[in-house]
Formats: sequence, structure tokens, C-alpha cells
Amino acid sequence: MGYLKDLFKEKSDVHGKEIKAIIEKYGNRKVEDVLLAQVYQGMRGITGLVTETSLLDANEGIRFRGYSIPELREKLPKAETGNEPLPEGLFHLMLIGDLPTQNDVEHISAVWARRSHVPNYVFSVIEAFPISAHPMTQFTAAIVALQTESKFAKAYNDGISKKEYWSYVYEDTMTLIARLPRVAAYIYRRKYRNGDHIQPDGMLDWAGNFAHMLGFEDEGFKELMRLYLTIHADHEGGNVSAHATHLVGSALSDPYLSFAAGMTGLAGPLHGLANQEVVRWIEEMCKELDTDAPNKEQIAEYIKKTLLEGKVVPGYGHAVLRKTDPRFVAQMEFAKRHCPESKMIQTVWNIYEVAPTILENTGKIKNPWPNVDAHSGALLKHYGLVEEDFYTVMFGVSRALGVLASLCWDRALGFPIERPKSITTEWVKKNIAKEEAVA
Ligand code: CMX
Repeated sequence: MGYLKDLFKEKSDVHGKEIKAIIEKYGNRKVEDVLLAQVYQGMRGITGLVTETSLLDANEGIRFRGYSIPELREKLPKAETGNEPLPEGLFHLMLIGDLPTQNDVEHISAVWARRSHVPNYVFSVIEAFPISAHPMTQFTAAIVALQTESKFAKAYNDGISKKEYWSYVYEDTMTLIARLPRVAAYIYRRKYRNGDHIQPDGMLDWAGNFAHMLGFEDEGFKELMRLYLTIHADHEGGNVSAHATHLVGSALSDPYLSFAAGMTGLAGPLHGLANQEVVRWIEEMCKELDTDAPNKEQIAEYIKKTLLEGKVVPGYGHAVLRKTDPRFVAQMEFAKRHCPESKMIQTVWNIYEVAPTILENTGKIKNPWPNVDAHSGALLKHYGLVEEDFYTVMFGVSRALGVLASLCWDRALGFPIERPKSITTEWVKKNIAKEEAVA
């Protein structure tokens, strides 16, 4: 076994024993009572999952294994010429639980570079789609196509013991993450650059190589990729992409199939597709107002119009967060340092100044503050990656780090098939009638 895999085994054995002891001693403890409204309304706020890689605080935002985004930007190893964290380091932190050394991230970069070869038939699957197919459709299909390489599926078929599941899930995780940038870049170059593909550069880090294969050699863009692929990686377990991956994985579907399920969820406009929607919304506003720099009054009117039309203001609101998303702040800081002159970025900042008050005044939106998707598109546009349909694929490449590290933990800890109880409204009405008759 490689040393990272040995380390994961060591950590997960210890943690597995700890969890067993907790369940034995405290398993009968109640976490919380569930309200009927929560059952009907998206299970909001119901604690029903364990996800070890990250934890979301409503006011403070995400912490990965206890570290906030500003702390990660300071403490995670960087590329030789860069200031932003290497996503390899965040993967190590989420998988092992400890901050990595520079050697650790170099090791992961090297393993991923070694495993990055994508079989030709996967490209044939992508090529079979009409060029007009949404990049997320092509991406998800390519991930399913890669599944024929699953070591877990093969080992399960050969009849391995439960105790070995984690080992094959780990192998699939490392290979799938290694291949995603190549698959994503292929889709990009096929759809937007006349199929003029760029071969990987095995000497670059995972994010730097992704930028290279997309066709962006600018060091600023590579830095943005390192930040982008770090901050989008994980957002605890209940969000649609993480939960879908975990849920499907609990049926012992292999990591490829589980991750593909997560990606079909990420492709929804209320989740990952919001980054594309934000840019479109800004561009439509600019077109309608016939300016590339709308002022705050104009933006405020446009937000009110969007709400009146019964649409959402993309990039704002969150199911858990109740303050500005620190992932938005990280991107704002990056933009202030690298490209404060961009008109679209300035518009993003102006929206930030006026939208929260208007959204709050509706009296129904629980979180009027921006989320990660409010900023990302404007930064990508600045560097010339202008095809917004592609943005969710980039989100997906990053999300693999968190949800697949979690899947390794799921299997190492022996989590069972997930099967919450559902009820019918008939059941609800009968129970209410019974309770009222007693009262
Ligand atoms: N614009 C307009 N209305 C909004 C809104 C927004 N940005 N955010 C919430 N609302 C509305 C909801 O649609 C809901 O309306 P109804 O009662 O008429 O159904 C009401 O306010 C209450 O919703 P909520 O409890 O505040 O929010 P939810 O937890 O139900 O939904 C989210 C959260 C993110 C889906 C929602 O805020 C939204 O649709 N935002 C815009 C899309 C977006 O940016 N998504 C990306 C989220 C981050 C990510 O996953 O990538």
C-alpha cells in the first residue's frame, strides 16, 4: 500500500473504534426532536448524517477538519510560485484529518498525475453527444463511462469481505480524482475550442494542469484554479451533491456511480448550476439597461423586478448559512488583489451592497447574503473563461475531493445502507386526529 493509504487505514481503524464506543455508550441519546414542518420542507435543519470531512456553521461558514477558509489559505502548502492553497493539501486534510506537509502534497500530485490517463472510449462517449449538450450532461456521462474501470465493482463481484471495501473505494477515489480534470478539459475544448485538445503536463500540480489543459497558461488563472478547486470541495454532508454521493454509495454502488449521482444533483440551478445562472442574470441585466456598469439604483430595481417575476436572485440565499459565505469573501479578496478593475466584478460587489437589504425586506428569505456562486463566474470571465455553461463542471471537479474523501470514510467506518422512514399525509392526518381525540 502507498503511505497515504496506510495512514488512512491507521486513522480510520482508530476512529472506527471510537465511534463504536460512542454508539455503545450513548446510542440511545436523542439528537433533536423533528417538527412536522421540517419533514415536509426539505428536512431543513434535521441532523441525520455524519460527515467527517467538514462542518458548516450557519454564521461562520465552512470549516474543513476544524480549519476555516482563511486558515487554509494560510496553512496549506502552495505551488512554488503561488500564494493560494493546493487542493491536494485540502484532500489530504479531509482524508487523513491532519494538515499535510509539502512532501505530502507533492506525493498526491504525483499519484494523480500517474493515474490521470483517460481511456479512449470515454472520449468516444463524449463525442457521441451533440455538441449542444450541456457540459454537465457530458461530464456525468463520462464519469459513468469511466465506471468500467472500477476496482471496487470488480472486487465486489469477485466476492471480497466487507472489511476490504474501503481499500477498493480508496483506489477508485484516487483514480477518479486523477482523471476528472482531463475529462472536464476535454469537454471544454471539444465544445468551445473546435476539439483542439491539449495534452496534460505531468510536471504541474492538479489545478495547474487543469488550467493548462483548458488552455489557460496565465499564472493568475492557475492561482484562481487552486483557490477555486479548494473552496468548492466540500460543504458538509447534507447538500445535494454530497448527500447524493453518500446515499448512492451506501447501496455499495461504486465511487464512479456514486459520484455521477452527486454530479446530476450539482447540475440543478438551486445548487451548483447557480454559478452559471448568476453570470446570465448579470448579463441580462446589463443588456436590458444597455450598460456594462449598472449603478446601485439600477441594480436594486432589477433585483425587485426579478423578485416580482417570481424568480430567484441567483447566488443569494442558503439552506444553512445565515451570513455572507466565506467562499464569497475569499473570491472577493482574490479579485481585489488580482483584478479590481473588472466591470463585471465591480457589478458583483455592487450587487452585494444592495441585494441583502432588498432580499431581507421580503420577509421570507432566511438568508439574504451571497453564497459561493455569486462571485465565481465574474472571476472566470475576467480571465477569459467566458463560457458560463462550463462553470458547474469546474465546481464538480472540485466537489469530487470532498465527497470522495467522505465515501472512503463511509466504507472504512462500515456505514450501512441509508434508508430514512417516509410517511404519507394520510398517516399525518390520522395521527393528528388520534392525538386530538386523546386531548
Ligand atoms: N431569491 C429569491 N427568493 C429566494 C432566494 C433568492 N435568492 N432565496 C430564497 N428565496 C425564497 C425561496 O424560494 C422560498 O420561497 P417560497 O417560500 O415562495 O418557496 C423562501 O425564500 C424561503 O426560502 P429559504 O428558506 O430562505 O431558502 P431555502 O433553504 O428553501 O433555499 C436556496 C436555499 C439556496 C435554494 C435559495 O436561497 C435559492 O434558491 N437561492 C438562489 C439559488 C442559489 O444561489 N443557489 C446556490 C446555493 C449554493 C450552492 O448550493 O451552490
